[in-house]
Amino acid sequence: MQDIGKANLRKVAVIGCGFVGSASAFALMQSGLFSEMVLIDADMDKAQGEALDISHGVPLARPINIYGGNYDDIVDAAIIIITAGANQKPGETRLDLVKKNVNIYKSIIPEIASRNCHGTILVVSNPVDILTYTALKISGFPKNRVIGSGTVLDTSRLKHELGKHLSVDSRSIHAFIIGEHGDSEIAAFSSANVSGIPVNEFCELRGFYHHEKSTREIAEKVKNSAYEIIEKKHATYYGIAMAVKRICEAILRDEKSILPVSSYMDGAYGIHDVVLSMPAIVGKDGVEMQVPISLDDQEIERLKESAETLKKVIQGIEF
Ligand code: 6V0
Repeated sequence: MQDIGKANLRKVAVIGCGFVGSASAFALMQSGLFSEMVLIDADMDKAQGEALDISHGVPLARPINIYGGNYDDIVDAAIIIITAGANQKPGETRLDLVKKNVNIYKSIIPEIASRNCHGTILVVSNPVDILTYTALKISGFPKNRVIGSGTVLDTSRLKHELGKHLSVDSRSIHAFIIGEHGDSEIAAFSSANVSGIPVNEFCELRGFYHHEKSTREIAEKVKNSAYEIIEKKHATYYGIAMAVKRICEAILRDEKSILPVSSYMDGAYGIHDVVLSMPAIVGKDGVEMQVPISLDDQEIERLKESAETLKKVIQGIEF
């Protein structure tokens, strides 16, 4: 259990102030969730510059003290968000980033671990599942307090595409992307529904009948959307910033929301010792428990393959 009493519930730290870190900080400033936010970057000027820029919007939002700082400032943060690391260049997969970003994590995580922090680590840098596993192994933090943004973004992308396709509010759609946040991710259509109506039935209500073809196309579009955005603008950050804000909200407000964050797999579906995304109850203690949604045989098979893909990468890392 998180010793929440020792963390300042109103404080958040963001490590890495590039596109993703600064967009997340901007979303968090607007959220009103926190009253203190420390920004840390290998480039101190960058952290201080972003803090100043975002601070200038505070009088138009809600009071929050935002500043560029160092690792001593994170000790009492309730959530420590890590977005530091290289991003994908056009043509690169998330797994191509492993070496560079594991090395960066090997310098960041001991800084956190050595300071007796009581907050939750939220990993955002890619490959997020591998880096969440790395953070867990190096930090020695309990499993529930080391989580990754996982497929919260991909799931939001799926809801967006389905909402557009079916001309329905994307918030009325209940569907998850699970597994790796990456090329082996799985759109769990067998349990997808629109306000309780199985998604295929809802499609028919809206005049669509080629379920297999449409769901395949939508899942592919979701999977490839980061590549498409990176090809066009060389980075993705607004969608993930909203996902970060949503996860922080669930933790800070102890919402017990079900979100597909990445967390440690301890036997569900026969999958052990790997981090990947499964719907999980998220509240003040980080991940309270994973929620074993019903999957069909093919989805379970693909989930196991996704886990194997990640395990092979983990086996090549020296912790
Ligand atoms: P960026 O704009 O290059 O920013 C990275 C920042 O990290 C820079 O400001 C660096 O100075 C800083 N940095 C590097 N090393 C360190 C260090 N040791 N300590 C502190 N700061 C450091 O990249 P961008 O912000 O676009 O992406 C950051 C990471 O987020 C990448 O790994 C992306 O792949 C990943 N994303 C993850 C997403 C997700 O869904 N999980 C979505 C989008 C991007």
